[in-house]
Order: sequence, then structure tokens, then C-alpha cells
Amino acid sequence: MLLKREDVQARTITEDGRIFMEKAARDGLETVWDRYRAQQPQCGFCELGLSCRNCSMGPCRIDPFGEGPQRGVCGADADIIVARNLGRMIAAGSASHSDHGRDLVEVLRKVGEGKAPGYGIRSEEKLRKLASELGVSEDGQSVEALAVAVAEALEEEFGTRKKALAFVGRVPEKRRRIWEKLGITPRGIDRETSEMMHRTHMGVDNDWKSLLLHGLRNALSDGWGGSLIATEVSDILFGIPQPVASEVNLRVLKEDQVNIVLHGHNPIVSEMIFQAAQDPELMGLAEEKGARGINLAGLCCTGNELLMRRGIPMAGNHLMTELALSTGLIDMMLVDYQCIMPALGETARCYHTRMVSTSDKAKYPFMEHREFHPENARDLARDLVREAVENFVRRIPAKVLSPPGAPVKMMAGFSVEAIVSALGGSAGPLIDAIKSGAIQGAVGVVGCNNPKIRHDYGHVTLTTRLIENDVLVVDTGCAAVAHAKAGLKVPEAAEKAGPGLRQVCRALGIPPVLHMGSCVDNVRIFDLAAALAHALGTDISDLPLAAAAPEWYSEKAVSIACYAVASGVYTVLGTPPPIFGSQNIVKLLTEDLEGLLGASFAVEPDPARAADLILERIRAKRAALGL
Ligand code: XCC
Ligand code: SF4
Repeated sequence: MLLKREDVQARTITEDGRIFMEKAARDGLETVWDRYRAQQPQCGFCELGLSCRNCSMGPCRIDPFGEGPQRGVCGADADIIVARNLGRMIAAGSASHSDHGRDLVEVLRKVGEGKAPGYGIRSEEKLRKLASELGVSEDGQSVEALAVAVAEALEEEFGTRKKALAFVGRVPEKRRRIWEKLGITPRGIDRETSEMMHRTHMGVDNDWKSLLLHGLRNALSDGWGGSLIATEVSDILFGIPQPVASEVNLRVLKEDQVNIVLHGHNPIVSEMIFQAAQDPELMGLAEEKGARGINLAGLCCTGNELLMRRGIPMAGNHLMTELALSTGLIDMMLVDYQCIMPALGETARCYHTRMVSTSDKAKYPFMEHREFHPENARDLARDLVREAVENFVRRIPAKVLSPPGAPVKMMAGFSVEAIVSALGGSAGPLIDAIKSGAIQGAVGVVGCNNPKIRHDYGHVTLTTRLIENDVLVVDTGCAAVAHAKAGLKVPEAAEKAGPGLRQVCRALGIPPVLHMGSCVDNVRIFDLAAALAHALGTDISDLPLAAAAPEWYSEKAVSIACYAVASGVYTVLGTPPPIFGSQNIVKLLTEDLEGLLGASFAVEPDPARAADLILERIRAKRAALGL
């Protein structure tokens, strides 16, 4: 399977990506790009959102040219089918984030009950803040008892019968009134997802507008519910991120050290592995085996979580996960859930790498399953690190290729708390910089990689344009890793920013692109936006803000994009979502939502043009504010 040089160039902008795509091909591996090619042409009905298999009278599809059938067997037309499909994508995304949140709440409760050895409360400050927000009385409670009470209150949010989630209280009042008027204030987190599955069953909600409105409500239950709980409880258990220096790309894997790579999303397992890797006994064992130490590195969002709090380096983002294995240097890869390609286990069989799955709800072909629970996590993490160390000597020299050169330096750890403290204690200086025009606006560039788009090209092109135009970029997830690899996350990158943003970054010693964390941490961006809106006495939709997901692939990204727009933030998608089979829905999402929510979607695969759309939007918002 030899690759043509042009193919490699067309697939990624990264140097390590190119080197290891060729290495993978030499080793006879099949990668995500090969499988993508083998799938061509992909189904046009599905691309347009026009196929349905929600029941067994089908599957059905609608002819987009108007010549063949215009209704499914049940009578559903294009609008209904597209809306139902989009609704189910949102439900799946929201469920993923929220279930991740639920797992953290379980650990919080077990910590309070003294049943989670090795875990603890790292941020009592955040625990107390949440307690007061949730109306949990702190009177005379020990920290442990408070942890249990807060966990109980959070469990209630998943199935609450209240009219609104507790965290809706963070949303500016004007926005809350919009949600009330539209009937999309999110209630119980699980309720909204479950209701979406119900509504999209054959013969339930057959009004495409009401289906889409519920989609927004379901997404809001993620953004102001499930994801937010995941982020806040992670901060309580593992600490609030603070600015930290680290490194990125495949060169963070070290030939002379035991390399353990953590891939997935939930910090519950990775934090325990981090602790075990500090153990002097295990470090001694590594030395005995001839290694100079135990090196941890991250992939995807579990990596981002560790990077944000511990400065652990990142090996890469979503499309680098297979290529990381092809270094032959990974002694163990531990995965939890989400974005872990089921191909990885088989890929690893070409090397000595031990692949270990850790979550009761996520198993994969050709991986060993070693299940983590709060009770056993500390001991199991030690066992696994020991096994990784023992595996170091089994490397296959003929299959090892050490990435040449040095990793790229980066800075991460920009929680809202860290940003506010970098600004000297309040959001005031940021507001002043926006008012004066030194910073024209702020944009969240987030989301995945997708083999449909040249790897990292969408992120880096868009973000470079934005900072050149004095727009501050905040990022999360795989986009953040792309920016870091491109060198945009060091204070010196201020050179690449326009004059206003450059000056602000220099004065504060920060990069022009601020790493705010993993994908659930997108809620940090909305917390910041809500705080700015409060400070200015306006709604989020009045601010010069936008969001973009230039290379998104995941259902989670659909949920994020929907809660972004419903929260008042204009959002540009690079990969086209499967909605183009319904002109009514395209018009609603890209135009009419503006009148209802003060924000809408745009779809623009060319990142340079996406930058223009965003800059235009920011100018219009500034003008409306009289800036
Ligand atoms: Fe997954 Fe979060 Fe997407 Fe990356 S960015 S591919 S969702 S790891 Ni979230
Ligand atoms: Fe076909 Fe309707 Fe069944 Fe969908 S729900 S598969 S459109 S009959």
C-alpha cells in the first residue's frame, strides 16, 4: 500500500502527519484516510439527510431531484426526515457529554462517601460555589458531606421535574426570556434526550419546526447541563486549570522512556494513571528496564484534560491517533470513550503496543478490557503503569521510527478563572480592550478533525486569519491541538496577531489563541460570554462573538453547535451537516433563527471565506453596540 506524495500532502498540513502516514503505509496499515477513500462515493441521500430507517416499514429515501418518491412509507416528507435525523444527532451528542458528566458525579459522590481511594476534592472553592448555586446548605457540613450533597443535587439535574436546569441561572436574563417564549428552556438533562428519541419515533412529532425547536432544547440541556456538570465536577475533583507550559506533536513520544498514551475524554482514569506514573517504585522499575522515565502523553480530549491541569504533553488530535501507534514507541495506550476509532486495536497489533479499554460502557476489538471504578482505580492504575513499564523491553526495533526534530512549545490552562486572573482580577480589561477596538471580538474555534477536510487546514487557516484581524481566539478539543501544533499557542505568536491584539497579548504575556480545554469545556467559553454580557447589561447575542467548527465530525459537535446558536452565538460549520435535503430547514437554520434567537448557522467549507463571514459579523455587532 504505497502512498503517492501528492496524496500525503493533500491529506494533512502537519509534518509529523506526513512522516507517519508514509510510515504507516510502509508498515501495511490501513488508516482513516484509506477507509474514507474506500467508501467513495458516499451515499448522496444520507449526505442530504434524506434517508430514514427509524422503522421497519422502511428504510426510505426521498428523491432530491423531485422525480422519485417524495414521501417515506409512513408519509414523512423531506422536511420531517431531515429534522428527525438532525434531532437524533443532537440527542446522541447531548447524551455523550451528559453521560460523561454523570460518571464524574458518581466519583464526586464516592469521594464524599470515602469510597474512592486516590481521588479527592482539589477545589473546595468550586465545590462551595456549586453548592450555593444549587441551593445546597453548607451549614456545618464537612467537605465530604458537602460533596455528597452536591453530587445528589447534580444527580437531580439529570432527571429533574423542575421547570429549568439550575445552571440556567447563569444565563443573561434577556436570553432566558427568549428561551421561555420559544419553550426551549432546558429541563432534566435525560428528559430532553429521551423526549427527542420519542418525538422522532414514527408517528409522533411531524412538524419539522417543533422538532428542531426541541433539538435546541435538547442541545441546551447539554450546554447548560451535562457538559457544564462534566467541566465543573472535573474542576472540583482535579483542580481548576491554571496557565501551564507544555509541548505538542508526535515528538513528545520519547524513544528512551516508557510511553503511556491516554486517549478518550474522561479524566477519571487518566488522572489516576498520572498519579501512578509519579510513583517512585514504578519509576525505579522503569530504570531497571533501561528506560529513562515514564512519559505520559495525551490524544484527543482526555489528553486536553491532563494538559490543562498537569501540563502533560499532547501527541496529537483525532486524525493522529492511528499514526501515533505507527511510531512503534507506545508501550501502552489507555482509552476510555468517545472518538476512539474501533480500528485502533487492530492497528496496534502491528506493534508491541498494549491497548487497554477502561470503561464499562466502551469495549473495542483487539483491546484488553480492564474496568475502572472509583473503588479500584488507584490500584488498577498502578498495575497498568507497571505493565506498561514491563512492556518497554518488548519494542520491535525494526518497527520503531522516532519522530525527528523537537516538539512544538505551547501554553494551555486558560480556564475562565485563569483568564480573569491574567487580566488582573476582573473581566474589565477585556471589556475595555473590546470597547477600544484593540480586540475586535472573540471567537471560539472548536471541534474535531474529519478526513473530508485536509487535516488541521481548516482550523489553522481560519484562526490565523482571525488573529491577524485582531480577533481573540479561544479554543478547545482537537482544534486546540491543531493550533498548538501550528505554533499559535505561545506568547511569541502575538507576532502573528494584528497590532491591537498583539499589544494586549504582549502586555499580559499570553498567546493570541487561548486553550480553554476539552470539548465539554466549551461551556467555559459560554460562561465567559455570559459574564461579559452581564457586565455590559446585554444579551450574549449582542456581543461581537462567534463560533466555528471547521473540521467537525462528531454528533457531539452538532449538539455543541446547536447550544451555541441557541445561546446567541453565530456559528460557522466547515463540514456540511446532513440538512441540505430540506430547503425549509436550511432557511430556518441559516436565516430565520436570527430573528428568533439573534444568532444562526452558516456552512462554509472554505476556512478563508469562513473568516470573512465571521469578521463581517463582528463588525456588524460592534456597530450595533456603537463601537
Ligand atoms: Fe472527538 Fe473531543 Fe471531536 Fe476531537 S474534538 S474528535 S469530539 S476528541 Ni471534541
Ligand atoms: Fe420510512 Fe417513515 Fe419508517 Fe422512516 S419512519 S423508515 S420514513 S416509514
